[in-house]
Amino acid sequence: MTTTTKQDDFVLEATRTEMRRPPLYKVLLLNDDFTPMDFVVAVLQKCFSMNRERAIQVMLQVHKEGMGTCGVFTKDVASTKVEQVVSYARQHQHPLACVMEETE
Ligand code: TYC
Repeated sequence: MTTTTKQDDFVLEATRTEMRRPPLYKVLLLNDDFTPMDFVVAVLQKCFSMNRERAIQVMLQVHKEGMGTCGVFTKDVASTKVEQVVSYARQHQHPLACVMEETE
């Protein structure tokens, strides 16, 4: 909000800057019947810096429930992760799907 007051030749400005948190996005992996489990584990370790134990947990959650969260990021970072996952999967001819969704 900016208030401008004219006093003679001076312009006085009182400025209050409101800081807003950037919206955050979940990166989600979707299950399919063709991508090998080992490949999904490798993707989670490579793209989301998970240790093998955590990567196996997330992969199994996606396998059983159809979908799972890999992490929560700002928009640019989330979008880059989605691109990396999809591009890596296609290079290996796997149909693995990865999407982002804004958090509430
Ligand atoms: N359902 C796959 C299988 O049985 C494994 C899998 C897990 C695929 C997670 C995708 O996001 C995924 N080989």
